[in-house]
Amino acid sequence: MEAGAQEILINQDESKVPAYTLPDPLQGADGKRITTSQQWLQHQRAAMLKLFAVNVYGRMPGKPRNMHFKVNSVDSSALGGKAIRRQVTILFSNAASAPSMDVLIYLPKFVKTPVPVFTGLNFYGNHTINADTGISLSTRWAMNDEQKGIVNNRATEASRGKDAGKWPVKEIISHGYGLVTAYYGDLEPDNPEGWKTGLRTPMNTELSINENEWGAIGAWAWGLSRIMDYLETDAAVDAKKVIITGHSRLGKACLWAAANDTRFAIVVSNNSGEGGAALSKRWFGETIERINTSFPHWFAPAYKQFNKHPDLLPVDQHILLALMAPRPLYVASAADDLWADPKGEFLGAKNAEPVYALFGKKGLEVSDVPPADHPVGETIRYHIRSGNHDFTLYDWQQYLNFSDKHFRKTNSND
Ligand code: GTR
Repeated sequence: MEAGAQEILINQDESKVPAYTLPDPLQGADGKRITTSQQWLQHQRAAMLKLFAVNVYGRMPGKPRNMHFKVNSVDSSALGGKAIRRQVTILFSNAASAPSMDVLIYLPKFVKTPVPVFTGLNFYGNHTINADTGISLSTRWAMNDEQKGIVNNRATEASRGKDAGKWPVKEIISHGYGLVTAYYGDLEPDNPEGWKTGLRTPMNTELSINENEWGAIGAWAWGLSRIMDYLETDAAVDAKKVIITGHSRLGKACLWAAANDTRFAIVVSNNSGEGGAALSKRWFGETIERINTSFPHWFAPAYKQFNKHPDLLPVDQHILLALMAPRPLYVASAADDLWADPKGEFLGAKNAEPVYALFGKKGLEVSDVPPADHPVGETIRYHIRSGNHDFTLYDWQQYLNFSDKHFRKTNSND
């Protein structure tokens, strides 16, 4: 356990949750109520986004001027002939030692028109998401994990396919969707010193931002938008149908990316917990103080001022979720994942409803956490899966169905 983390009081007893007050996303700074979608889009949305940048995640820089792409390999007969596999490096500058990220793309071969794709970062390297030996083995720093085949902070051949359980590529492909992923450590190694070797230090001049104006989650989220930049150039991809997803800490990054970048058409948060979909003023599971102590590099330095005073934070995570409106949003919890506060994730989604309502969009339409494995809601959807903190086939099946439903609607102009 990290230094200091053990002294932080954690509550996992529902009867001990004290009363708390959520900020109202429809309350304008001038005291006026936001009553229309135009008012939300023209004024309030940017004001709310800024509160998250200033207090929670840090500033989000734009696209680097000299970014470019390099296609490293194309295999038009991958996964037993069912998929096209592309590996593309995104180089963030023209420098000889330019920071870069390696993107792995699988597209269904049987679909001839531009396809919708899921995109999200992975935890251990692209080669861990499938046993396909054509995937380049990541050579970057990785968290030591014997079970995942990571030794001396480097991936070994034994790590191939070790995280495939979270990435049902064949299921995704056979549903007519592509999958686009990159290793989050390409953007910033996940440790308190990671900012020195990730992109935050070498890119600070080019992006006009100091490394202490944002955090690791910001850097990971920024990388997701750079993937989107690439996808807009790939004729085989329907860039208007990109679903962004992420699990746990990468679910937090996914939400922050989608809040900033409305090119992502559908947003899927899987067990994102504290700093993700879960309310942080609700004292249950991980707290602001605990996350800032265990992971001091994740958020902007300003977030630490709320360690002992979540009540003073001018926003809460329901407002982050409201920033997805009117786009379809799926929030998922796991029943045994108390650390992520499933009820707090449900309430995050629930309290985003008033903003969706401005657009005439229906939210969860239930007031309590539904029974396990019973998804609820329309434009905002939620499920609590039975089992642990994980990204399972069940979760993916729900996201595929959700995306089918919403994309078909768009097609029919409904
Ligand atoms: C935990 C952390 C969570 C979540 C999780 C993960 O240790 O406390 O906020 O991000 O890691 O990413 O798996």
